[in-house]
Amino acid sequence: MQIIENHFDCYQEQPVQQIRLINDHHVSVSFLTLGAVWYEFLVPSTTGHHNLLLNFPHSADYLTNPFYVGMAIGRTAGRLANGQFESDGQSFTLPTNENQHTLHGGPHGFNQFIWSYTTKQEQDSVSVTFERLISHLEDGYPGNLSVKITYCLDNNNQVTLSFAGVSDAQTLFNPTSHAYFNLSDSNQILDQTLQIHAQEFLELDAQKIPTGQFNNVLATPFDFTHPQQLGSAITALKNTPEKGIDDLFHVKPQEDYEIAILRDPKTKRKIRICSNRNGLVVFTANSFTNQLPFKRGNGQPHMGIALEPQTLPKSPDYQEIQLAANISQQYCIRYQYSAE
Ligand code: FUC
Repeated sequence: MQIIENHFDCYQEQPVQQIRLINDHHVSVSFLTLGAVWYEFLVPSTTGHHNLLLNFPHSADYLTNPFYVGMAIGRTAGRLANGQFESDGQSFTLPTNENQHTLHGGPHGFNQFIWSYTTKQEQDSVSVTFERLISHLEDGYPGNLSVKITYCLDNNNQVTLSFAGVSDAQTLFNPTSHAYFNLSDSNQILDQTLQIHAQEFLELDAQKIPTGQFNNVLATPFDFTHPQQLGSAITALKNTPEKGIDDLFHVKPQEDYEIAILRDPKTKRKIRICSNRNGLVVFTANSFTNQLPFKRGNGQPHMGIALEPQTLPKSPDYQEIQLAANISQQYCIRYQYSAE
């Protein structure tokens, strides 16, 4: 197993580093210090290597569009209505970045920072940990929050993400990863199948804020209880404003924490996703445009799929995603690759 560190480029005159982790099966993953971006998930292919993730050639490309490609998301994933929440009896109003709402941590979220990092080599795994102390109200949220994001690659071709946070005041903490997968050699995900261990999805209002109502997936395009081709769900949604999936599923993790499986029948590449949280946001890149300069070609709708495990905020005061003062919390997400 190996760890390689490189200068990637500069963003606003600050150096951005790339850290690569390689296992004994020629699988490698790499990350950028900007936004703690998950940059590559390279697996052996007939032509050398295939990147299972969408990525851009330059750091600057990551912050000139609203898609959070590969970035770490926090303090809170998803949308906080009107940027408002209550914590410890006090009301807070966060800076907003989508209409009047706060999306994916807001304009000073985890994706905006250049993180410091350390690496670790163990017998059967290699990892990088990105760290940062976010001071009280620096990003609008209460509490000095110490965050560690660890990406670990092992010899079972598993990439385990762990998000650890501890704050000196009660705050919100619901981090995730915004990696976009495309397992196939084509530039769309339509032929890939998705299975999600979810019987329900959340009703959303016109601005994609959860109304608090859970709907059954049965007899809807959101029924992924058995593997469903993404193209068939997207076609069924073609007359909706979103023209694809951008939804929150209420998942029931299996005994081994599996919540979803993405598979490409043609190449037989498969990603198994495990998480101990109760939510999965699925976004099928419905609004990607050809202005997005991805390394695998210009952007287009349905070029990738973001699978973002997180905790569902179903109450208006966001009780579910509170982090108590001085008690550390750690969330793990695991993406396991295999090809039959
Ligand atoms: C997902 C979606 C959002 C947004 C973002 C880039 O998390 O829920 O609608 O477009 O990705």
